[in-house]
Amino acid sequence: MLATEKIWMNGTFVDWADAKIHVATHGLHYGTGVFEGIRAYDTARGPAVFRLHDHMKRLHNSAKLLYMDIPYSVDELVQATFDLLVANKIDECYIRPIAYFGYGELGVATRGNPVDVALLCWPWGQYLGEDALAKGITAKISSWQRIGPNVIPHVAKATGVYINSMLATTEAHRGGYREAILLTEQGYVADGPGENIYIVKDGVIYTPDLQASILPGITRHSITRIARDLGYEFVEKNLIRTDLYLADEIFMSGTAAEVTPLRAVDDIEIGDPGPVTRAIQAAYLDTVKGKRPEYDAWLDYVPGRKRA
Ligand code: PPE
Repeated sequence: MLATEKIWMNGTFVDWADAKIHVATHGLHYGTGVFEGIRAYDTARGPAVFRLHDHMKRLHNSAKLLYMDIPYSVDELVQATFDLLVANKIDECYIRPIAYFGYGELGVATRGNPVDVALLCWPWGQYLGEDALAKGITAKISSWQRIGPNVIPHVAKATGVYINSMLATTEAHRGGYREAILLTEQGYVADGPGENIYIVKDGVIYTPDLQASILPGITRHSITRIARDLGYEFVEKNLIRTDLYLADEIFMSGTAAEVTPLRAVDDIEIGDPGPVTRAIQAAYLDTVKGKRPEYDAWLDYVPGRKRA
């Protein structure tokens, strides 16, 4: 990971190398944290954070599902993010807010632990490898099930949830695949370890319904609108693994992954990125880079850095 200069911790900036926590931190022992992944892009009108308010709102919702009170409002976190980018003199980066039960008491109960909040940012290129966006990647259906709604609230972007993602990712890598696809306990397609998933069949785009144990992706929400505005029929419904095998095209989306095509699932070849995937990918990348005025409301320009 590429270090930047400053990290925001509980309201103050500390040097990257000094952003340390105590080993008795509750979140380290029990995975009791919530986080976000956000990207800032340099646009013709200055650096802009894509849907910053929406990400900070989701952070607050995730905290609520962990019975956690974040001591900073959405607006305060938005401002702190802008301050972070200015302090690091960076225009294009990945941003990682995290809130966790800190150092105080050990034991599963969270009483007696402060809620600590940190924001860091660093340059992060293509999440799934250098040629991922252009050429597509391979994926393996995981033998690990996606956690269900009554196991851990999967709607929360909680740190502990990502053991599920880590297992699926590691299994896929050990099998020679770039990414995993998780199914629900009922056998429906859920999402990737860090991405939502879509198939294209006969020109129609399908994606798992929100009930399929998926994280309600902010990129997914953006793509829903972009795809419909481009004139595609876009359907949210339960999908099964054979829908993947028989798809004309498959792609994944996420803040980190952006829009990444899939070229194979298990031992089934899907092929080179197809026309629908390409159209969605191009429109999404144009949108985050401020080239689509109709979606300008999604861009939170860094105050003081906005050009006319
Ligand atoms: N599903 C999961 C499980 C997930 O982690 C992400 C984001 C998404 C879907 C897409 O959500 P959104 O970013 O709001 O469109 N994964 C984040 C973390 C990746 C990581 O390795 O860390 C991300 O993309 O930032």
